Amino acid sequence: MTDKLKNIAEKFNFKGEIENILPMGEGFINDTFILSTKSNDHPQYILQRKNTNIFKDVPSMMDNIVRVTSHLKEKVVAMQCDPSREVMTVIFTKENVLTYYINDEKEYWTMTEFISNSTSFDKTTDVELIFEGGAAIGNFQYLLSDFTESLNDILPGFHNMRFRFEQWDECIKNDLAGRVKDHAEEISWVNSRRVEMMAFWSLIENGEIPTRVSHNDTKINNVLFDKTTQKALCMIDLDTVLSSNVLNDFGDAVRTYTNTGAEDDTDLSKVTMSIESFEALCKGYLSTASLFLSQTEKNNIAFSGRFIVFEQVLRFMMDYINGDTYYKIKFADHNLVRTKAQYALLQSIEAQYDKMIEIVNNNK
Ligand code: ADP
Ligand code: GN1
Ligand code: MG
Repeated sequence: MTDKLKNIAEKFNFKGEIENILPMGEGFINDTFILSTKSNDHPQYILQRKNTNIFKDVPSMMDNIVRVTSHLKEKVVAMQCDPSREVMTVIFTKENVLTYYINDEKEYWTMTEFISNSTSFDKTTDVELIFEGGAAIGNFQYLLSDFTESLNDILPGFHNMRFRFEQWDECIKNDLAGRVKDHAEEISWVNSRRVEMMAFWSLIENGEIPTRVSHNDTKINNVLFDKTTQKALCMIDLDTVLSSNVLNDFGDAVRTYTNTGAEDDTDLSKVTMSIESFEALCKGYLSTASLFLSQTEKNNIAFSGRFIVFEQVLRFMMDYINGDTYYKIKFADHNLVRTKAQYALLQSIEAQYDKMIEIVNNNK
């Protein structure tokens, strides 16, 4: 534990005395640490340095998180469940009572309670865990389906396909890292799906698919599970909570839960969509989301998987073309490797699309 981390942590109003602060998590965006205390009941906390390159307005982001978690807590209390374990809790600063602390280096830091006896999974093929995760996503959206206030738009255009294609066309035109000439094939993967992606996007633009509160980063390690029962507790990593459309969340779960390979697998033969995982995810999601989804939303559940995996192909390739300025990379061509692996997943989803629709129809 460095003095720097200790000094930052001490600005927050947590209980007890610091024992240590250690790095944790696999996220590509923020830097996450776990703070352990010496107190008898050993409460722990999550300390995070927010990535201000991506989250340009941390106060507005934290305002969204506090409003959403307050709403969730009221709901969870009314259901006689445990608000300290089934909703994320933000810790405010001691002085000024703010949701964030800015240090001398202009870094933005936040703190939340570490939910005790919890765990997360970076990957699983266990259909019961997948069902639980799907149900947690649907439940999060269901509990927020009557949240009528508007949230701060802290990531303008995040899942907006019209905006993504504008960014894409710009990045190809600018060719900032001189990489366009060597990647005609990968570039054609994105361009060849423009029409179908924009057709889906038109349902959002014309209001047939409504605007609701969505999480927007539903990879499985953003669901916390009870360590003992393996039942889902709640959604975490609420940085990307937005007023958007809830199908993004199902689509992102398809992307991350059903992939038999890694997001950046170099062995593309390992990358497929497991239809068993898709079925478990779909059943879990609809077990809670059926309570509020409209017919049009239900009819587009299967397509949302194609939409979000495609979007990720575009985003990884765009970052590669731009010279790797958005995602943290571990080696030189990491974003290109990620693009190829996500494209293999997209092809597998496209090949199994009829079966996906049948599964949705049997469960909606
Ligand atoms: P990132 O933005 O880097 O993905 P997360 O907020 O998802 O950061 O945190 C990274 C990991 O830390 C999670 O996958 C989870 O294992 C753990 N974690 C985060 N918040 C909590 C919490 N409140 N309680 C328990 N574990 C947590
Ligand atoms: C980022 O924060 P993290 O690593 O869970 C990204 C997601 C991408 C994901 C790809 C704010 O998520 O949108 O789908 O990486 N978050 C942001 O792994 O851009
Ligand atoms: Mg995360």
